[in-house]
Amino acid sequence: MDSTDHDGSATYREIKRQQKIWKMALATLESDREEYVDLLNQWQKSTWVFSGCGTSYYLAQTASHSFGFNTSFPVKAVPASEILMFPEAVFTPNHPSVLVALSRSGTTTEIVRALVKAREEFGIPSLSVSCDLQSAMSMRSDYQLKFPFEREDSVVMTGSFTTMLISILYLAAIQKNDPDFFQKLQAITDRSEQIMNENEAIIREISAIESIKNYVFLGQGPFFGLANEAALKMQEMSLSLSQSFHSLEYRHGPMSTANHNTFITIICSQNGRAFDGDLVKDLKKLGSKILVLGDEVAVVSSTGADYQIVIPDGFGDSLNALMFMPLLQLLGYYKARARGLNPDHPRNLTAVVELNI
Ligand code: F1P
Repeated sequence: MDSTDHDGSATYREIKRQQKIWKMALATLESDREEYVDLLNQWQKSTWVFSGCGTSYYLAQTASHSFGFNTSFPVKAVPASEILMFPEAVFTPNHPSVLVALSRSGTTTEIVRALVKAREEFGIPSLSVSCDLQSAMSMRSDYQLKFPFEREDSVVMTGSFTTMLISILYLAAIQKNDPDFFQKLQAITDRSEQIMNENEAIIREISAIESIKNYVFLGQGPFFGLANEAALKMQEMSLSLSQSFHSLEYRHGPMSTANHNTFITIICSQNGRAFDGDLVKDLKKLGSKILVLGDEVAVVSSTGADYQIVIPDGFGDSLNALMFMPLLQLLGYYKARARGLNPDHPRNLTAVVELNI
């Protein structure tokens, strides 16, 4: 397959177009800014519980970390099923909570039922973040983050993940009220597209390594959710065994299975740069191949990796997620192609999981 031949893949098209959609989303969100300022003021004393299923749960992990880091609001991330089964453990009694419900489709049964349960049984208001404003979840929530989104035809979520993420980062930027952060939020759309295109060839090269049979993705802070999502993308599209951990947790047992068939991706954070260099050295001893993703400051401490993808400095860990995710999506896409699989038709999966519960 040459670099232009993707058999008209919806998944590939949707990965490659995502930064253009971010720009339109930011413009629309800005037009509703005052509504969101009021919402942030109204809920500034509450715990913001971010929730979703599958990719949208990993989005909850990533988005909640960056939202909490930039607003200083208390945050939590849980799968929607936890709200259905253990709501008292999710919504702390005697402390106000709000639910941020995340779903590309807005019809996944667990998150719709969780939103209704939160309000009807616990009096908890909700903000929905969805790519379908007419969906059951959007219509049942008290507030919606509104942005245009060209429907994804693929089963696996790609641009929907990052567009919903940037909409939450926009909300955090309003609360942070830092002109520099706002400027970077606008600038990252072009830089992310540039980084994605400049590094597509190395991603294809890595995905073509036939000896690699399993993948490990490591990240801390907002990048733990990204590591989980990267592992899910790899699994959903290429059917490769994929695991994900907090970076330094990998030494505490899971690395027992690493070998020469293992490909380890470390998503480097600025806050973690004092630790990632030694981690690379330790993991190289296992015979595995290693890719480090990070900005210049983070990556320079991780010498010895087999591959390095360096992103521009200065955006910070919260925004760097928008540089890393498209690359990790391409890794899963190209591994699927290298295995002769069609990412548009992942085995055993449907675009939405609806339950009879
Ligand atoms: C959630 C989800 C996806 C998964 C698959 C099935 O969808 O679990 O994460 O990749 O597409 O649905 P949604 O609630 O975000 O629409």
